[in-house]
Amino acid sequence: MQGFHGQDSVMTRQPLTAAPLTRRGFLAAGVLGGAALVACSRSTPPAPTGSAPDGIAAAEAARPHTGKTVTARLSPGPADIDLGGTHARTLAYNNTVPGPLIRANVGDTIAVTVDNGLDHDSSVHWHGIALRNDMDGAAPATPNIAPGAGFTYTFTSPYPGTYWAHPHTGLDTDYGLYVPVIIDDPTDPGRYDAEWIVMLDDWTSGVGSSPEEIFNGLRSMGMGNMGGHDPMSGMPGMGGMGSGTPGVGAGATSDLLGDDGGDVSYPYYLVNGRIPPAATTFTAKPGQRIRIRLINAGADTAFRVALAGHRMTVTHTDGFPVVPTEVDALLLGMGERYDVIVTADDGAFPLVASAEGKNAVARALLSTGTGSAPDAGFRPPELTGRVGTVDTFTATPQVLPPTTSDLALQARLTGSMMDYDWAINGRPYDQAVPLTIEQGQHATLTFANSTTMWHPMHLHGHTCQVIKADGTPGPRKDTVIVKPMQTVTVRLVADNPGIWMLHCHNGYHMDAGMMTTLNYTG
Ligand SMILES: [Cu+2]
Repeated sequence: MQGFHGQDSVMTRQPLTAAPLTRRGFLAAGVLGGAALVACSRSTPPAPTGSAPDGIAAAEAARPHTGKTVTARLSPGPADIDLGGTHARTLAYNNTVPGPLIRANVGDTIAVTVDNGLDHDSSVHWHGIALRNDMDGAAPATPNIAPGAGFTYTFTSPYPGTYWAHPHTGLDTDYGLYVPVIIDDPTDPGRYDAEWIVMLDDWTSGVGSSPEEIFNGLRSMGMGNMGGHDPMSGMPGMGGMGSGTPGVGAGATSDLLGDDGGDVSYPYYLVNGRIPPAATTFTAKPGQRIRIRLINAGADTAFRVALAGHRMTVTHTDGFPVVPTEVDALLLGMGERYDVIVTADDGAFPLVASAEGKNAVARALLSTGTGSAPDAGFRPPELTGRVGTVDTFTATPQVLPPTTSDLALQARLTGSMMDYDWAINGRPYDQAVPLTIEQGQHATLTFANSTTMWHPMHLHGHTCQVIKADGTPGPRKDTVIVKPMQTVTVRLVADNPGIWMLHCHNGYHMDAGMMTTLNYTG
């Protein structure tokens, strides 16, 4: 590793980070300090086969345009970030974590100039936005930005919603490089009094092992060079045991995720860039209706989120409206977003994001009056109440797509923890056979998980209609959790030509090769 990554050597593990090694997982606290590094695997994208610039221009012409332009500037580079008394030498946009909010209306031209201050190629991917393919911020559709170079992403969003942006290059997803992106609908009456944007993250950069060390550790551990993992793990066909086996190994498991919470135990879990003892406080008045926009920017952690003393009414999943549904808590995989409305009570209330299956919490505070919040490790009872998952919600009727299908696409999720060879349809990204679709087709896309890990699967450039196991419509999503041995089917309409990434949003699974493309061929 060259440049800044090489400075990631001071490890100041704090007492509160004593999270155990997850069963077959990896502790992000420098335990591999003496381990030999194996070569990084950097995937080579397959050759473009159907980028169709005319089609991209036509799709852009069909999007709404207000004539207004919103500009922003992002400067990815080395940064010294205060996580709340603990400083991390890391990578960030504009020296802040999260980076600056980007906000525009539907149809506005969004022009974001990126000056790459990193020592390696970067990009900015506009997660969830059904934008023009050549501004997606993922190669090969958009070229990466070389060190010292600049690029201006110029696009419009056809839909309002809660989105976010991050690089689509290597392991940069596990640094501080992320910003919230909010697209407003000016005709939306907005029945709320205050808005709270909440970004969740798992954190190691600058305080524990670097993401590169973690990845190399997972690869070498997978090859049997490190003890502590269950030799039966990752065996295809073993998923039947996946209903959580507390007490096995040193780590916790998650019933909601089907077994292991993730591959990595992090030193810290953050809400809006802060550790629990130094949590940020959102101030409102009692009785106000607060719209909370929850975004999971983590690399290997699902969060179960609850606001102490409150129920949450879920209104949107991945930007799209759902039939309003009350829950006590919500499960978010990496890349997922949920919007909720709460009616604020009087007092001080922790918003707690429990790292699912990892025995640790992140948090922020809601303050509407007097009173003090409980200690930093407090877990509100709401966390074990009614927990909303993808199966809980249904898109509102006006966003349901057509129910016919003339194409069946299959993405089998393959690989094992033992070999750390995560792939789609048995092929890592550098050997991927793209899925293909034609403009105008209505497709079903089936994710069939044949592994013993859960995977948050993300498709660029489209939103999908989840079909529940009983055949009824679920929510609209661009990122959906697929549990071990589970099959999840979604519908999509081919209305946005280009070459679109389809991948697991676990940063380590993705870098190992769990990624392919959906290519428009006509
Ligand atoms: Cu995965």
